[in-house]
Amino acid sequence: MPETKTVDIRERKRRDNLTTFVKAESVAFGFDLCRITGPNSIPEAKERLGQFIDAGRHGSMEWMAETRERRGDPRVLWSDVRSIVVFGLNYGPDEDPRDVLGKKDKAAISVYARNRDYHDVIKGRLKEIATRFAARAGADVKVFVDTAPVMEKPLAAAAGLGWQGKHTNLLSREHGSWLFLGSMFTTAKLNIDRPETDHCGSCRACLDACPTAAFPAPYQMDARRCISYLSIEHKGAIDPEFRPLIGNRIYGCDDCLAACPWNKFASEASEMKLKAREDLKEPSIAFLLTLDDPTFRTFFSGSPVKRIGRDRFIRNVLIAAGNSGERSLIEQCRLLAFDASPVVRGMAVWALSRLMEAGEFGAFAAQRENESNEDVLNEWRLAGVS
Ligand code: B12
Repeated sequence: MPETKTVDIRERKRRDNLTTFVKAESVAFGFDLCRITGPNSIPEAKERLGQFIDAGRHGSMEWMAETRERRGDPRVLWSDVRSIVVFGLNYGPDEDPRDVLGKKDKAAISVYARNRDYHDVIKGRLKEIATRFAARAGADVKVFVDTAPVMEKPLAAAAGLGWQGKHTNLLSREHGSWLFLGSMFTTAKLNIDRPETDHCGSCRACLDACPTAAFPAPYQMDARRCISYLSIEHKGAIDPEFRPLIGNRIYGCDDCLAACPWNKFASEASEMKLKAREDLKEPSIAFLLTLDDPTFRTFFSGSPVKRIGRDRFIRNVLIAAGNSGERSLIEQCRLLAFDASPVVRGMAVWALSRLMEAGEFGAFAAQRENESNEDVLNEWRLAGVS
């Protein structure tokens, strides 16, 4: 047999072995999906990312614009990458997360944030897999979850984990819309999988479910209107247009995901799935309003919610309070109108303007202390007090 052919066969065997190895590792570490794509597999993503950023749809997420070159093309991020292994972890909830939306005294925390931070969980597992893989393959590896300039959804679609739905997230026939994604880039050559085709058809359930009309067109999102962006990424006051629409969603939003008919067919997730903390399934607004900085940090220790800090969090809870119609929350909102944080004071004014009778609010306004913060003064003006 000619020498080149022997080398080819050896190389092919090695590739098969490494591919089998990484997929077996993914199962051992509790991932529900693991498939592989190449670094050239998302040629259209760069341009679409550019359109999204040029239209300003990333809002204040400046890091998206700053990293656009690397984000849009895996080869710019790491020129030596030859294969990309994409992992999916099912985090489907045991109950319908929309049930809490109808409970006025309760707050809704999106499913992904009801337990430990998934970044830590997935990154920990990926690092273990990567270390073992690197030792076996003699190759370099890098692992990414969410925060790196990597377009995880198009890469997952190219690898065939599922397809990007009209809500722009990756969904699959086996797991519906509840999947976390993570990836391992490597210099090793692995066997590439086929992409999955789009199975959204004429369905527009996710588009119609969005409370804030954040989808300018199917498969496109304007993050500036998304409740997930407004409640997590956006700092400062939230535009009054969105406050009533936010309802009691205080951290993220699941409405587009929960509306997806493919969830019905979702198979059982791995036993290593994250289970929701009981006290984060439907916490009471009254309790959350009592959190100061230390109690907020303790209560949300290890949770992604901690990332936004107490003041932004209480801003969100005050919006839920203002939407609740619960007069029993007035006293707590009144105390928060004197909080050290301007964003909290401002949103307390808004909540009180909705919860109090007109005369009551007028009397409260007459007693207010000198306010010098322009944003808070603006809230008073919006509430009709100059
Ligand atoms: C920025 C970001 C956000 C932003 C913007 C969301 C967005 N859709 O871009 C905000 C804060 C709003 C957000 C919200 C959420 N996020 Co987020 N987010 C990201 C992040 C960091 C980058 C996403 C990105 O690159 N956006 C830029 C746009 C341009 O890219 P794109 O969405 O892929 O856009 C594509 C389509 O628009 C499509 N397209 C455009 N035009 C057309 C036309 C046609 C015809 C077609 C077919 C396609 C098409 O092409 C584009 C390029 O692929 C990723 C992690 C990562 N590093 O990838 C997590 C990520 C997307 N988020 C995730 C999650 C879980 C969420 C939330 C569910 C959290 C929550 N419950 O609140 C919501 C879901 C909201 C939603 N429907 O998107 C998961 C999604 C997992 C999955 N199965 O897809 C990710 C992958 C994190 C992770 N590692 O698991 N997120």
